[in-house]
Amino acid sequence: MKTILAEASRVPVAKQIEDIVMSTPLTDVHTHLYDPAFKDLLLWGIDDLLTYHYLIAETFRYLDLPYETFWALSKTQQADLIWNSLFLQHSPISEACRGVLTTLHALGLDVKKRDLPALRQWFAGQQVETYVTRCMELAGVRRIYMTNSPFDDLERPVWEKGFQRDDRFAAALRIDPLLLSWTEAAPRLARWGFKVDPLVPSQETFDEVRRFLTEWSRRINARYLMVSLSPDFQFPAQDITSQLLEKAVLPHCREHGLPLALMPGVKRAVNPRLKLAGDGVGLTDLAALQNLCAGFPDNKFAATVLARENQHELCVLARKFRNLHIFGCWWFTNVPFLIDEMTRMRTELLGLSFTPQHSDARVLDQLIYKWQHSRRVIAEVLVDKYSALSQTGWHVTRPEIERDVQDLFGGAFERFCQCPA
Ligand code: RAT
Ligand code: ZN
Repeated sequence: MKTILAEASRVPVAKQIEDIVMSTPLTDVHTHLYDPAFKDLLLWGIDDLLTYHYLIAETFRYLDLPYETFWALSKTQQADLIWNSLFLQHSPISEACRGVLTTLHALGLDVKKRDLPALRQWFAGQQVETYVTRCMELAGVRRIYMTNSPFDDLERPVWEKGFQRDDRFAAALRIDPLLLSWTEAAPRLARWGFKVDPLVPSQETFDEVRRFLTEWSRRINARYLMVSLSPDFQFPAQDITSQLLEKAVLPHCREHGLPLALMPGVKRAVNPRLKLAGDGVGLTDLAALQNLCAGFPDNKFAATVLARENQHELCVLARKFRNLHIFGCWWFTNVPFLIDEMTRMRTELLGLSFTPQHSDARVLDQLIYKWQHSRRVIAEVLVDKYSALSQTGWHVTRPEIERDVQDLFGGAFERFCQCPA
């Protein structure tokens, strides 16, 4: 806050900019949260906050416990261990640790007591229905995009059975298993009644994959499709991923006007003993993304990349291709230092035609800290940018700032999803 106030002296409207950025209701374009109808799949509360996989990775830096021993513990015991090692034995200054405290503080809880049982007691008194609203209000989030996978055995039956949708939760169709593990995905598609040949995919196979995508896009009312990709993703290539993309996924997206969100740069399971916390990062050859944008001008692509070293090239690509919308500071880049760098670079190269952040929240309450932290950094960047404008004699009005911030906080993304390519 201090930095922002110091900046405030730079332009008369700095305080106004800060207020607008801190309070504009936003759309969170990528999370791992669920409509409350999914019951236990929607994670929330102190033990889920503490056992977030970002914190598990950090805890193992201090523990000499065998991995198996940790995984054999109950969630509460794991949370105790994490609290003890990351909050009590060391000061919780990492971004993910600070986030837990920001969240608790915003909820009105006294963090300085360091009293985990008392915190648990408070959470035990919450009802999920009202708590969802409370967290969304505190975070200023009005719409949450979920990550929805028909390949998830816990999630799929809920969709198949049907339920009353909460219209604050929008769906995104996640297709990693289809594109990245075809040999396992194909037999599943076959069991679900789609005539696919796992070994020699013919035109019929691709048509059936399209039928599968259509069925699920309709069932969940998907606003976009999404896949994460390894750093060595190539396109075009002589592999099944490339063929599925070209012959099934991209035609499906064109037919239904849906963007395909690509997330390159993740090296899955570099340390499998860490489970979900064991993924790493690598530099991607973004020629693949360039080839997609250039080769399929009637398709819309959204992208976020994991490697810091890829961020500049991604911005340049977005300058070349209007069918590319870049979003978010993903995962290991979701730290203030890199959000600041990336947001400055993006505004300088793209103006306001991008979406600076998504939360990637896996636990409902994380919305509060992820957005509070990011909003502060984005506010600082905008104060600097409007300040530089005012030195030319161009002064922005309040409605202009509000318009710009609404665009950054989901407006531009939603327009991109709706517009023709
Ligand atoms: O940020 C995360 O929580 C990661 O585990 C991933 O889920 C990543 O965001 C993804 O969507 O693959
Ligand atoms: Zn994610």
